[in-house]
Amino acid sequence: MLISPAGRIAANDSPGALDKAASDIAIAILARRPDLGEVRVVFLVSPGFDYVAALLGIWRAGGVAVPLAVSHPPAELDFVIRDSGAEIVVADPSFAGVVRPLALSAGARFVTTQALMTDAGEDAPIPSLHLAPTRRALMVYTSGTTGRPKGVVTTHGNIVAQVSSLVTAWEWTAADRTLLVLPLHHIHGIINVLCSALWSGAVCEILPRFDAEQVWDRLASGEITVFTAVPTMYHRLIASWDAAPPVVQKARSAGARRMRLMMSGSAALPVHMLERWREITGHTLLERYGMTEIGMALSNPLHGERRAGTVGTPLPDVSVRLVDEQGNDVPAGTPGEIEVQGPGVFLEYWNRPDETRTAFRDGWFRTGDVAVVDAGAYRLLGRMSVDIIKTGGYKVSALDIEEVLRQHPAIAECAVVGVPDDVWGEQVCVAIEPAAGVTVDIESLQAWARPRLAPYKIPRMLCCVAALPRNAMGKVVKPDVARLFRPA
Ligand code: MLC
Ligand code: AMP
Repeated sequence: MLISPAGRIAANDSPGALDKAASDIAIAILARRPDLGEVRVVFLVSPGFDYVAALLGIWRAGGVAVPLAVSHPPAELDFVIRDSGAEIVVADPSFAGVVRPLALSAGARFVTTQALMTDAGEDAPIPSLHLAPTRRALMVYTSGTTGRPKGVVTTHGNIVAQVSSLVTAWEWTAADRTLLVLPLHHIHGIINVLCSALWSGAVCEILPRFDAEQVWDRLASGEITVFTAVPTMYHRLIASWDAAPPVVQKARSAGARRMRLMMSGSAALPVHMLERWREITGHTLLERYGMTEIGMALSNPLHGERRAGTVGTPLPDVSVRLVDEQGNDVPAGTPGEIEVQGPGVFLEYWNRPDETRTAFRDGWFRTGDVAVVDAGAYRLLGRMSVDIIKTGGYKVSALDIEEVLRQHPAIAECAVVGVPDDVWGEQVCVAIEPAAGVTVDIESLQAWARPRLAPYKIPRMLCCVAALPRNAMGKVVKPDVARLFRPA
């Protein structure tokens, strides 16, 4: 990315430390080549200083950075390493045992962050590549309506556009200090927090994983200025505040009140949560809407009224329209699919030209989300596909999960659905037609799924049926499947 790492990572605050570590990694990863020339460098590094050094180092060396999820089991990691055609795989030493064999069996070079940071050598030239904005920079895996996850490729130019838009709209400056608690294999954490902080010269404090007590400790300090999270995290923060003694509650609220901006996104923020958060902290959460393929598109205002249940208006340099099934603009007040255009919109799905083509209509990216404009602000109404589930802010594909579950010997057929849930937004649930003469229960299914699926894709409820609800064409009717999980 055409990024000056002006920002700092709080764990290693000394000026120039990040710059030096990123250069060392770039030098070592290049291994005397002049430019990695967009080879995919997959990396599995815990959120923290080393993650950021790896990301910037890969960019400086001219590679495409492909982050892996620290929570994923080997089968999911293996899928990304192979699908991306990784040439180099980088991991924390603590993950080497799991990742090295996967990398080697996929024919990639494996190296630890520790080795990269010590191998640079004093005499090696510091890379000074000119990275054209059209060059591929990042590939984030996302679930879609077609089976296994897809690599969303964004260029350096796309990332600069996404970040600049947010820095302008939310007025990031070098005086900011943010607390990063989101996973770093998705754009909420990578773009909205990490890159926005680095770009604006702010300080980014990183927690290795979300922990409500630790988050409150930092918010209570009064040192943090900007914070963003998914609704499930706000649910946990509210529960933690409610459970704290009054003196602690007071300190937490006072620290939070000193902040300048608190945001929510990646999933719908329930109005009662927004209201409760306002009572506790005095902040009306700024809710915004985005997607891996486009960065952020819509946002409530930094200054001015933030309306509960809406996601505001288009961000700087983002064009948004609502269209009907034929792609015609819908009249005011009529629901339509959100389509987006702008310099932040991704380049392609990796190695999937057909899916890239069908994702666009007349140069507009089709989000699959439905909204209506309500008194000037966009209000999200849902998704066009029943097979996309949002759980804890993670997007998962029902089809992807079904494909894996069908390999279970006791499952003859299955249908995965998202069931509304106060904490998670939606819960992943599965209805099963068991194979003849066998039974399956949720605990054993979860144990079987754990090494095969990311934790947030594992079904939380199971319903065994003699026959799945189907229509006259024999197609499973997902809304009827979802009804199986509603309390009677
Ligand atoms: C975990 N658990 C779940 C679950 N995930 N239960 C139901 N549904 C889920 N999705 C269970 C675990 O099995 C465990 O149960 C218990 O919850 C606690 O697990 P945990 O390990 O503590 O959960 P945790 O890892 O803390 O996960 C919660 C979370 C996480 C909120 C921190 O979901 C998260 O990081 N979400 C953010 C995702 C994100 O960044 N999305 C952005 C995508 S980009 P037990 O029984 O074992 O105790 C995007 C674009 C945009 O969307 O607009 O931003
Ligand atoms: P992802 O593909 O993981 O980037 O998730 C993007 C999807 O998250 C969008 O297509 C929306 O469905 C959903 N999303 C993002 N922000 C919001 C929001 N504020 N409210 C409701 N859904 C959201």
